[in-house]
Amino acid sequence: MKLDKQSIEQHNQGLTAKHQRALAFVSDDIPQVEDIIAKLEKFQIAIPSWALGTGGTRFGRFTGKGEPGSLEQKIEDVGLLHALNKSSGAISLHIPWDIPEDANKIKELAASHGLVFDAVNSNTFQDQPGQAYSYKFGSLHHVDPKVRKQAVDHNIDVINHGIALGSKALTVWLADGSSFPGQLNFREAFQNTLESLKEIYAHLPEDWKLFVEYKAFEPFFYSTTIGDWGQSLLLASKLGSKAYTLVDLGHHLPNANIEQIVSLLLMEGKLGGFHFNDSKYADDDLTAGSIKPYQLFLIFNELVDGMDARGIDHSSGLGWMIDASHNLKDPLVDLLQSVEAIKIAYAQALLVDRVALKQAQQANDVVRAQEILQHAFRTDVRSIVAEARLRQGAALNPVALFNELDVRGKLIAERGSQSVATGL
Ligand code: AOS
Ligand code: ZN
Ligand code: ZN
Ligand code: ZN
Repeated sequence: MKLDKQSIEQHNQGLTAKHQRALAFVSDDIPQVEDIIAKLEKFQIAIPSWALGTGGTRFGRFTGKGEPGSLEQKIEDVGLLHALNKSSGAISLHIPWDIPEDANKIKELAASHGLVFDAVNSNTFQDQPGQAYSYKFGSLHHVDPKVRKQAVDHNIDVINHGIALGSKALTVWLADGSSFPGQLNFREAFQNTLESLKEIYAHLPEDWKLFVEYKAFEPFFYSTTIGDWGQSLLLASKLGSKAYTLVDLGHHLPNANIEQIVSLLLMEGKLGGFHFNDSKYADDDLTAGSIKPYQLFLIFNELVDGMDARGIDHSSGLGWMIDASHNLKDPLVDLLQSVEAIKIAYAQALLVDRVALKQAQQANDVVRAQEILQHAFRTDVRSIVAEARLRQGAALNPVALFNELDVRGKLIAERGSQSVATGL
C-alpha cells in the first residue's frame, strides 16, 4: 500500500489549530527556531531492514501479522514510514537476508518511495545453507585461514551488492569472541581480524566507508574480539582513512559514558555513525529514547558541539541508522517512535546556548552548566519537530495517522497473516 497525500492533509487539518498554539508558545523564546526547523527537515535516519519484522529472543519469536515477506515489501514498509515522517529516507540492508535479485529494479522501487540505500551489512554470525565452513568459532578472527577467507569473500560479495544499489558503506559486526579463558589467543585473534579486514578494505570503492562495529559481549561471554571502541578505533586507524568506528548504543558495559566516547571519536575524525536504540541492561535493542532520553540528548549535544563547530552538515556524512528489534510493539510504529525520539534529542541539542555553556565551563560554574543543558533538555520541542514534518508534507502525528488509517490492517489484508520477515 501507499499513503495518499489527501489522507495526510486531512489528518493535518484536524490537528492544525492545536499544533499552531503549541508551536507559537515554544517558539516565542527561541530566536533561532527557523534555523532549527530547517536542520530538522534535512535530517534523515536509515531504517534497518531487519527491524521491519517482530524480533525474537532465544526463548522464542512471536511473529506479527502482515510482515514484509520480501525485499520489495520491506522497501514498501520503509516507504510508508518515510511518507508518514519524511525522515526515514534510507534503508540499510542485511545480506543474505535481503539479496536483491535485480538491483536496478530494487533501486527503482526504492527511488519511487524517495529512498536511498545506506550501509550494507554482512552476516558472518550465522551459518548459511550450503556454506563450506562453520562460523561456530568465529569468522574474520578464526584460527583456520579457510574460514577467514570464506568470511572475507562474503564481505566482498556484500560490497558488490551494495555497489549495485548505490550504497556507500559496509558495516561489519562480528560475533567473534570466546566464552572461556584460554579458548583464544587474544593477540592472534586480533591480528587475524586485522588481516581479514585489510582484505575487505582493499575491495572498497574509493568513495566508500567501512564501519567497524564493536560490542562488549554476546554471543560470547568472556571476550569479544572487537569488544570496545578502543579496539574498533585501533582497527580503523590501522586500516586507513576509509575506516571508521560505528557506535551501537547498546554495545557498552553498564554505565559507560557513551557521549564522551562519541566526542573523542568525532574529534579524531573516526566516528562513522550510529546504531540507535535504547537499553536498560545490555544490548536490549529497545526503541531509541525509551529508557534513557537524557543520554540520547547528551550524545546529540556532543554531536552538535563537535560537528557544527567544524561546519559538518548533519544531513550527510554520518551513518545515522537505527538498530532496534523486539517482540512487543508493531515494528513500524516502534520505528516511528525511534525516529521521533532521535529528532527530539537533536532539536534539544540545537537549543543549547553554546556561548553560555563555554563561559560556564571556563568559569568552572558547574551549576550554570547543568542549568544550561537541562533547560534545553526540558524544553518541549515536539511541536518544532512536528512543524518540520508539516513543511515537508508529512503527518503532524505519524503514529496517530498510522492507527487512523489502520495501516497494519491493510498490510495484513494485502500480505496475509502468515507473512513473516527474515531476520533474527
Ligand atoms: C548485533 O548485536 C549488532 O547490533 C549488529 O548491528 C547486527 O548486525 C544487527 O543487529 C543485525 O542482526
Ligand atoms: Zn548494531
Ligand atoms: Zn547489537
Ligand atoms: Zn543493538
